[in-house]
Amino acid sequence: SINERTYIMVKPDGVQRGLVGDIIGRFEKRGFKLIALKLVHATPEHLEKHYADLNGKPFFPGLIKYMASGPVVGMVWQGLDAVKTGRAMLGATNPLASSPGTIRGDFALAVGRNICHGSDSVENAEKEIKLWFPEGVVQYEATLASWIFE
Ligand code: YYY
Ligand code: MG
Repeated sequence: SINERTYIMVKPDGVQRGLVGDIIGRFEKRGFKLIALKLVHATPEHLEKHYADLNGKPFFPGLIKYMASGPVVGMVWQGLDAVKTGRAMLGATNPLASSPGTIRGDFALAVGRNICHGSDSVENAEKEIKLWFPEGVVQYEATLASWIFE
């Protein structure tokens, strides 16, 4: 839908590698509206909630350790089909399968260091937004909206 929201997060490797600006720039230039943004060093407990669906997978302990190894940048982006388009902009989970031109396809090689997260469904996006932004998002008018949406 036109006002769909997705949770996008630059992972610790993306922050350390200086890719925050590039990733934000891609979402800005595509036409999405930034409605929340935060730099946070998350606890393992918080990350276990974020990745609750993957608990029990062999890579789960390593995933939590990696995600807790440094600060992440959490963001909420809003706009037409933000979830699906956000996933397309990220590329495949395994960067070896991500097309060049995608975030992972341009900057990553290993599945366990794939630099950026994006919600995979509208339902999960809403859950993730509540988990990372319990204080809520920011409402404001985007003055370019009519140049981006019909
Ligand atoms: O949503 P997405 O990040 O593309 O993939 P998920 O299946 O939700 O897995 C979350 C996260 O876990 C993935 O970005 C990297 C890591 N991971 C892994 O290290 N090894 C795997 N075989 C699968 C996923
Ligand atoms: Mg996922």
